[in-house]
Amino acid sequence: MRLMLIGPTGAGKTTLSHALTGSTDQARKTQMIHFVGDFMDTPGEYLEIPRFYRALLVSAQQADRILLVVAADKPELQLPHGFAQAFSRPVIGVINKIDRVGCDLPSAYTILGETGVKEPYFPVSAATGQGLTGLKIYLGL
Ligand SMILES: Nc1nc2c(ncn2[C@@H]2O[C@H](COP(=O)(O)OP(=O)(O)OP(=O)(O)O)[C@@H](O)[C@H]2O)c(=O)[nH]1
Ligand SMILES: [Mg+2]
Repeated sequence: MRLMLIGPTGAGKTTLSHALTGSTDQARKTQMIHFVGDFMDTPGEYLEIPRFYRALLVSAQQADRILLVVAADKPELQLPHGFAQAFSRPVIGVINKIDRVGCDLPSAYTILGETGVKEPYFPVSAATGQGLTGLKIYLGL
């Protein structure tokens, strides 16, 4: 199963993909859409700059499911309401960095809901591993 990771810059998409695959690599800024095993990692800019939406929507056709990653301590998505429903694949909401001080789960839930992502949402920490087991089970990893 191929998973595409989308979400704002710095939300932790690359770190999460490493955590889910057991890689110990340090995440560096993602510059382009790229494939690592079953993961399709994307740069945050693709979701922040409307000019790139199309690339994201087209690339998503190569994925089975999409993980929309937001940061728990900065749960912002500058996206049109219902945007997640433009994807032809199921979009799963992941709230990363729950280890951070200032973690705001209620806001993250609201933002994901407004963006058109359906529950369940997965609060996780790619840094500490918290919540990853539940997400892995849900994804069948
Ligand atoms: N505390 C904490 N830091 C995290 C977590 N996940 C990622 N980070 C840190 O957040 C920063 C950004 O992580 P990345 O994985 O590069 O973020 P990204 O979403 O891939 O960013 P782009 O490639 O720019 O779109 C890095 O310094 C990570 O170490 C987490 O769960 N907790
Ligand atoms: Mg990245």
